[in-house]
Amino acid sequence: MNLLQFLSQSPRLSETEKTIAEKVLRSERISDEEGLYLYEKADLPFAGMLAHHIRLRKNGKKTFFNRNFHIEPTNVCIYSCSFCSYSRQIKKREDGWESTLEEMMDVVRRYDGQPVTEVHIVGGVLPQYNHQFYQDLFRAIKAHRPELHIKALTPVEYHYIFKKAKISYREGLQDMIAAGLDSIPGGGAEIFDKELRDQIAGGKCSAEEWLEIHEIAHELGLRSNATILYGHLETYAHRIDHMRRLRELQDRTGGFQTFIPLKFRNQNNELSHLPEVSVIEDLRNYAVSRIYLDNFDHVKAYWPMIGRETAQMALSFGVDDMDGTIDDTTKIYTMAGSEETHPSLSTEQLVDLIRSAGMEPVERDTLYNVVNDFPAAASFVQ
Ligand code: V47
Ligand code: SF4
Repeated sequence: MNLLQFLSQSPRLSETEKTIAEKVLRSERISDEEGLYLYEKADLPFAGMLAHHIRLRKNGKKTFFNRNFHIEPTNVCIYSCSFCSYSRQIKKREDGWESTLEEMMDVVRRYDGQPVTEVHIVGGVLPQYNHQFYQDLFRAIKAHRPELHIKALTPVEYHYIFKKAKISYREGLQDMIAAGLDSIPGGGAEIFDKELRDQIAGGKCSAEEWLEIHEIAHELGLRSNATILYGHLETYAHRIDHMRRLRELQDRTGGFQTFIPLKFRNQNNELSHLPEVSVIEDLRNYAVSRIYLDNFDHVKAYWPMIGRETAQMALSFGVDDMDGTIDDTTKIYTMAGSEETHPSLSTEQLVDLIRSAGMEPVERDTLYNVVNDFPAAASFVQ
């Protein structure tokens, strides 16, 4: 009998806890009410143990990372989400940046000869970054470095761009794929509840539109990620509602790769009066996500946002992915108050971080093909 089996029969557990433990042991799905119970009433070690069991069953001790860099075309944005520390409104555009295609290609060229496998492109929404602009950018990147995986733009941008171009989501995405788009990152999901979404991210694509764009992308053969922004004004019921909609879409398409909980950071934004949630809350949230989203293969701790130490701890609370080396190319979390002021880790540092948490580092590409699995005694070239 392993510890979890023992636990599932312990008289110390409530009936609900026993039911949840038994379901996890049998690889069954938990209900919304059980998810809510884990958030509201379960002890953290109990939730953590169940999440770790699922993580080990799905991925063993493997902990994935990739070698990537970011391009953030602009931080000027027509929207003004109240949690966003990064964007500047059009009337204050002189305080922000608006990169040209050539400037973005300079960033791509900086990585010539380096073994990066992915460029992650995301930024503010502005009229000049339109349907044609992004096709031209993707084509230019592929012409320069055909094997570089382009993970780019969220439904927030796509909804705006395709509406302006008066084309359907499907046509628009087909054009982007033809130009070189390889996958879609998880951003822009924020929180799906309509009332709260209107309050903190008013005007940008709705939850339904976000989900529809991912569904079409999956039908067209693209893989994508999903995020949740947590730790602001939402309740636990809002988090469960958000994950239920993702779980339902995943049942239909199977196109999501990774779930990425993003902790609200409170510096320099309109919600700065809100305190940030504790590390305990972060770990609980990772654990409940891992248990609830039974049809997602991976849960990612995005270390530039959460800090490398919490990310390390999260590896025992359901997380099996740490994103990438990033190389100080994203400003989103630096501007929002993350302790990672210049997020950059060498491959060696990431490998050490993962090993010292007792896990096994695996370098992956964006689609989770193994690039290097760093066997225990092997040396590696950075
Ligand atoms: O959608 C913005 C979030 C997201 C704040 O798919 C904030 O691999 C916390 O989605 N506090 C963009 N979060 C980043 C993103 C992402 C990151 C890493 C990997 C992947 C992936 C996707 O950043 C936005 C928003 O939810 N965000 N401001 C803030 N103050
Ligand atoms: Fe613009 Fe995205 Fe910031 Fe919202 S979160 S203001 S859409 S850059």
